Amino acid sequence: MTTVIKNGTIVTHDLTYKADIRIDGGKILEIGPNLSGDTELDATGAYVMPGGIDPHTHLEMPFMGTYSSDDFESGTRAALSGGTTMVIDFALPSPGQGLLDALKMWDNKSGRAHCDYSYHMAVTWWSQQVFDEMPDVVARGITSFKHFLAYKGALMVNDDELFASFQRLRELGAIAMVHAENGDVVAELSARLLAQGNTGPEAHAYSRPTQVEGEATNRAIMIADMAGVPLYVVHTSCEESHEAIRRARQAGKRVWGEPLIQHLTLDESEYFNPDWDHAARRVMSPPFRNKTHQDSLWNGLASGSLSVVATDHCAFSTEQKRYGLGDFTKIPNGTGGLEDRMPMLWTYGVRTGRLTMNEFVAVTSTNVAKIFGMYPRKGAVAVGADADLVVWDPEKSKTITASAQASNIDYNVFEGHEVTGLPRYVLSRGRVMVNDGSFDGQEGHGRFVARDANGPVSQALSAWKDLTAPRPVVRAGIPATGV
Ligand code: DUC
Ligand code: ZN
Ligand code: ZN
Ligand code: ZN
Repeated sequence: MTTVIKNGTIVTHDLTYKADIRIDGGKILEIGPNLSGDTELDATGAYVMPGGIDPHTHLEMPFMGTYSSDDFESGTRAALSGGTTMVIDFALPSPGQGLLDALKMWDNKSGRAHCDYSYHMAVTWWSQQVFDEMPDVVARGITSFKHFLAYKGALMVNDDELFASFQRLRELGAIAMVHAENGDVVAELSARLLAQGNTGPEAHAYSRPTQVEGEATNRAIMIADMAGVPLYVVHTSCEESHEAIRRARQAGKRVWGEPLIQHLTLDESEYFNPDWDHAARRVMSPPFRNKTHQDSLWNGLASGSLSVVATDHCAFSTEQKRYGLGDFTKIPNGTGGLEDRMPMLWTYGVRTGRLTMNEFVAVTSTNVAKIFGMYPRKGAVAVGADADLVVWDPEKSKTITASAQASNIDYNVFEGHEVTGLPRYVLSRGRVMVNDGSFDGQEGHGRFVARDANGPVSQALSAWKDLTAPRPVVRAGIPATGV
């Protein structure tokens, strides 16, 4: 049974052209004019693009005393509904738990996925066991490891642990990732704010100024440079962090930055809404910033200093958010966005002229596939690639509302935003999951995607020297204490 997508305009990260696409066995078989097949999907007036890849989700994750509310079923349903055909979720060992043990937990959850998925491994503590298990994780095709410089006393790793882990990743040809906020400063500011009676959601923003992100980003880049490992900075939200990434890239370092669709389109005024629930629902780390920082992020995407737009989808219901009534540090951190990332970025990026269509494809899909070692199987419209495709109707509009969303939670941080640009068809390895705008998925259709280590863009820095190698002893024989 072949499927043909007819009469559309193909848009990739570098080309825009008219052609049909013939699919069989889950892969793209042929691209050309006037193709026919058993099933034909009409793409007249639409763009045919690689399905979105969201490299940053937290599905059914134990966090801050609860579990994030979207699991692999609702999360991937949300993803597909918005044109995203793959997610990379974070397997998160609790401190003390082995990496392989955490992977088992994630394998037990991900069987329900409608679309393909992979994992990043989180390094939430450091030990001989973690060191020893890392090669087995890489052998399973999990080639990226995330470190938290925030969440002191919980997930945070210190600089000695960070350096040790980064060195290990370089040996294994894997990519380092960081959540870059200075957890010590955040903890100190939070304690002071609470002592001063500042307990509401706005104090969450006060406790995490842009400098804590800028400092941690600079530190992580320098430590990655010393360890010789490529570095991916998740949820880059401000100019300070962007500036550090920009400078590192100019110096030839393999560093990537990932703004979220939330930080691009929502700002810090949300925390000053008099409605506690409204503000708490938007508490995430890093917090939303002001317009100057938003402009910096948009400019970075256009100029190429920032590489990816993700969501950090980590959904908590209003009831869960209320765990933090009276103490903002107990509001579960996280916002949703899986269903809305592509339409919001099209509306506020492509339609405003800030991004070209090709740049849209690059930052929502192709760059992710390249950075994380799965290109061109994913992120490409090419013969032999997986048929993860979206037929995008640039004129179709809707108003975002929680009552119509796939996500399990009872609100949406983009509520009321009108978006233009929505999927007409979405295919996961050739199976039509969104049909003429309606979800028609299949729980369990999703497959784990093993990723390459040492991909074409994941080499260690060219100027790298092993700082732990023996060094020349210049004044041999002179006692070190002599004056
Ligand atoms: N930030 C969030 O807001 N939620 C999940 C984890 C994170 O780093
Ligand atoms: Zn067939
Ligand atoms: Zn994070
Ligand atoms: Zn995250």
